[in-house]
Amino acid sequence: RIPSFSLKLVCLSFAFLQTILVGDSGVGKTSLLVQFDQGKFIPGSFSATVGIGFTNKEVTVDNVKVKLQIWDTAGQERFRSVTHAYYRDAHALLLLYDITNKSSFDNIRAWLTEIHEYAQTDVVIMLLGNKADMSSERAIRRDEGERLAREYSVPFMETSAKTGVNVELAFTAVAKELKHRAARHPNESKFQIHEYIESQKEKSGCCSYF
Ligand SMILES: Nc1nc2c(ncn2[C@@H]2O[C@H](COP(=O)(O)OP(=O)(O)OP(=O)(O)O)[C@@H](O)[C@H]2O)c(=O)[nH]1
Ligand SMILES: *[C@@H]1O[C@H](CO)[C@@H](O)[C@H](O)[C@H]1NC(C)=O
Ligand SMILES: *[C@@H]1O[C@H](CO)[C@@H](O)[C@H](O)[C@H]1NC(C)=O
Ligand SMILES: [Mg+2]
Repeated sequence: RIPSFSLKLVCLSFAFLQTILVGDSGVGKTSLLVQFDQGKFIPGSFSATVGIGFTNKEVTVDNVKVKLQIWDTAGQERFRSVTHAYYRDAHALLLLYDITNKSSFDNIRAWLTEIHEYAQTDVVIMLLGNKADMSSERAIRRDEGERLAREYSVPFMETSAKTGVNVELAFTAVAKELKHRAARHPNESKFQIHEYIESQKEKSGCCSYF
């Protein structure tokens, strides 16, 4: 008899894990995905995403290949109803704000309300404070992000789509959490995503506090 956990593992290596990027327009969702997928940052004028698109990316966690299908949504209000339709199938959700833009941070609570309304209850949520490279224009301290994340019991890190800081980690941590959930032996201890992130993440250096 094949134990059910290894069956789940087999399924995992064929199926795509749906990951969705959400947050206000301009926070850097498309840039984060381009950095993760292609390892580059394209500076210049901002062109807002229209509708929704996806990128497939394979990551290896603990010697298992995990296929992520990453959906890049449009942050603009007028596309909100399009995005809602994709929440239901999401296994993981990366919620971004821009550390230089207070309103994008203030809107995180509204995003979380929407997520709880439309997404599955067991969706993996990660809060990301993006543009960590722009320390001179920082409007939200790191500890403010940490506090909000703690309030909602979601993992948090600051990222930079420009320098690449923590970009890979954000996606691999999600992949690892999903893989552990699928493969977990009933008696095995739970994967501690918070501890994993804390041990892996790069602090963005001297300038992260005022
Ligand atoms: N310095 C810096 N600029 C960034 C970073 N991420 C994104 N940007 C810039 O911020 C602007 C918006 O980035 P996008 O990735 O297009 O934002 P978005 O969240 O996809 O916006 P919508 O598609 O409208 O929802 C662009 O000009 C990017 O170059 C970052 O980490 N650091
Ligand atoms: C800050 O983000 C909001 C959306 O949350 C956007 O409307 C506004 O233009 C942004 N401000 C700056 C200075 O980028
Ligand atoms: C899990 O642990 C319980 C008791 O600790 C044991 O009875 C059971 O056989 C274990 N199950 C597996 C699949 O190892
Ligand atoms: Mg975009």
